[in-house]
Amino acid sequence: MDFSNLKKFDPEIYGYVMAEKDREMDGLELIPSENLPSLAVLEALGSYPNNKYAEGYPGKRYYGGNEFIDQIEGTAIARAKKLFGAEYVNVQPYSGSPANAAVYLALLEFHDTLMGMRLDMGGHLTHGHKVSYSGKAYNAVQYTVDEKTELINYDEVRKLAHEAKPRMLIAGFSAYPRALDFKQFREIADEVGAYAMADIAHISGLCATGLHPNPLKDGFDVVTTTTHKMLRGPRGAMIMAKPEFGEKIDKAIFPGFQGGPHEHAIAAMAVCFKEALLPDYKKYCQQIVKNAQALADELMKRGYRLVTGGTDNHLMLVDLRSQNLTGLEGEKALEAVGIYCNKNAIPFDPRKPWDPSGIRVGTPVLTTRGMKESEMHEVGRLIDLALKKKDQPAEQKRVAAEVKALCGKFGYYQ
Ligand code: DSN
Repeated sequence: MDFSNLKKFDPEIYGYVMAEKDREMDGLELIPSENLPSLAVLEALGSYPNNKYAEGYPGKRYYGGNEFIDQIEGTAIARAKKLFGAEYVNVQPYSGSPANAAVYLALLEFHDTLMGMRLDMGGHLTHGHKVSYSGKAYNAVQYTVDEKTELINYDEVRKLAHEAKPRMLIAGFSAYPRALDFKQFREIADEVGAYAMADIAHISGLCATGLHPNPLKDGFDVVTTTTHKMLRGPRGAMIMAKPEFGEKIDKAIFPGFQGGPHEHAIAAMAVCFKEALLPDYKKYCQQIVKNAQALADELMKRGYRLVTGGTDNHLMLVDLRSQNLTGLEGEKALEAVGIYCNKNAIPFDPRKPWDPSGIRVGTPVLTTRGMKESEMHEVGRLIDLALKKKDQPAEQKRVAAEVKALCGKFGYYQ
């Protein structure tokens, strides 16, 4: 990409932007919700549609001059429909949290009961946590995972749903390493007369490519996803739904909740959907899962306990208690050598969210960079070494050099 104007006018910000690129290239990025979009996506994102106001929808805007913007948004919608087999798509949500808020605004009344997975069990803030609008504007009921297996217990979800009678049942997570049984969620929602909503932000690519059940195919009413995680697109989100909910959702996004759509992000979404429709994208998603399993195996072989004993998807939760480390200590020790993850609660965590017992790691970024199973074993070794040697500066330096050398073999942005 050409940064000559930025470099000339604002060397300070240019310097930070380049330093961030170097950090991304020199480090092992294991945060499972991040990814590296292609330069084609970034070029669309950093371009002229940024300049346009386009409140409304294709063919029906509140501003003139939207001929090409309509084409961009129409193309993004058509590609998203094809990718997920969706009948209705709205690509305007600014990100995942606004997308979820708009769904609630569209389909619920304030103070209606919604039911989602508890954040500290692997759920998401916007699925009813008390500090989020979703737990303040609605009566949130939260399901947990099973204490012993750490898996969703569908009988327990069913029991709670029958007691609480939610108007909406949410399936989705930010830290659950196993497949979701959307059919069971749909059945439970039917039994209690609830809408079935899925938030597939973390596993969107797996759902689109048939590597994980697709909630739209299992009869869900509404499905949200961000576009910057496994889809390798711009920061943004979309809502897919049964066509009968389209008008309500469109109105909830605009004028209900948002103003002008970010058409530069929508242009970049269209590009990432085109990429995801190529046969190579399925291979990429398969490799993400294979890589996660290889990394999980390596960590378990080295004595780490993984929540649920492994992974079916792109992420794993590592319980650091047996290493006598907290999640915060683990995150910091890894950061010090250029390995990036995030501290994360494990189910029934005795510790507090700012310093929980675990870390969350995932493989989308390293897979984008072309790493395969053999590198994952190497990454597992480096994680182990970094944690074990965290109080030995000379050893840490050596691990950091190994991390950088490994990354050097898998360049992405030049
Ligand atoms: N912040 C995202 C994640 O890291 O999973 C979810 O919104």
